[in-house]
Amino acid sequence: DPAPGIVKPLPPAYFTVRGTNAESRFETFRDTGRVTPTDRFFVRNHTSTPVLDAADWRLTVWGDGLHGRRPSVRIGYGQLRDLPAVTRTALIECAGNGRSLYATQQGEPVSGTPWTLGAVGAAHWRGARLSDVLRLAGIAADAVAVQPRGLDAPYVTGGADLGHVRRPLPVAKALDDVILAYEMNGEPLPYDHGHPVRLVVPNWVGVASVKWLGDIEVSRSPLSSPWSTDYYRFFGEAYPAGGSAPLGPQTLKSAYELPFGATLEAGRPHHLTGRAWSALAPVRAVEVSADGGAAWHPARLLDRPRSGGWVRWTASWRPAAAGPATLLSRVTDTAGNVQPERAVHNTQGYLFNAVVRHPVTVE
Ligand code: MTE
Ligand code: MO
Repeated sequence: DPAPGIVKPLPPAYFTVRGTNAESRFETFRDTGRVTPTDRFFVRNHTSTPVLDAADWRLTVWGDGLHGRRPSVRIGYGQLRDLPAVTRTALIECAGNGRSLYATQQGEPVSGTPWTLGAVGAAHWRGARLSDVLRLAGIAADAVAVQPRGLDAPYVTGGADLGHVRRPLPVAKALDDVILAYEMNGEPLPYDHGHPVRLVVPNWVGVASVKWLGDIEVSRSPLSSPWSTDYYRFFGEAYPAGGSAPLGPQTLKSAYELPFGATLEAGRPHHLTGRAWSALAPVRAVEVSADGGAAWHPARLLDRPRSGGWVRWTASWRPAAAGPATLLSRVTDTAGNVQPERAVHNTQGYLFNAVVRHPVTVE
């Protein structure tokens, strides 16, 4: 089924369509490498994919955070491509990835797109450094925030027009490792992923990586938008003071590349595979359990852990008895972060990081 407003084909073997979004089937990552092929990469659209022409594209950088008396600076596509290019392997993961597990694992219903685990992908992104673009535009030394904005249609929800997707980014992150990407996996950025130019904000919640970038406000005072005040922050009992600060970094996760409810044959070894990732530090170890967490065994890591991407792992399991079973995996990173048994509830179900209880049937 095509999703409303998504351009690329969405073969049901690779995607589950949820509203205007297409979720990757995590288990199909099993036959992919470190990078997610573009035709399997999830799409998360607040409205719909605009079809824009690179030749007409211009970026406007504006605001009181530019020095001098310059009201705005315009940068064309060719000019952007003439800046020094960098290539980074980075995950993009929706803040709500894993959200449906708040309800299914913890009995805590939350609002928002009910993703399972496939609102994440890794790609090679090539583009210009945001820091180069901001310096070219003349960012002032006392600027504190930038706010990139997309060219897709304004987002209307519950009768309110929230305007174009935009979200503030602290200057420290903007000047660190953010890129304005014009290539994904060696090809021009596809329409659905932000053609002609998107932001890639490594290790941050996916919404920070604004697609179809049109302009960037630079400010000497903090900026906000509905995507930093009403969405993409934690609300709920654990956050009594009117919510947390706006979300920044993503969290850590691990998962089996196996359909939920898969059937496995008893009495023979199964070569199970999965992925683990942490936005907070490089992955240190992955452990697996097939007895509900009483005993944990180390999984074998197939990739050299580094910050930003994900690590593939394998574990062999020989189920003895027929019947239902639950497979667990748990990642630890080099900063000592470890997946908890329960994720802290928040009303919009962001940053689900608990150990996933993966149901299988042994026959
Ligand atoms: N940028 C714009 N302009 N409009 C959007 O709807 N969605 C955001 C972000 N950038 C969005 C956007 C969200 S919530 C996520 S998770 C990522 O894009 C998804 O990127 P992808 O569709 O390339 O996977
Ligand atoms: Mo997202």
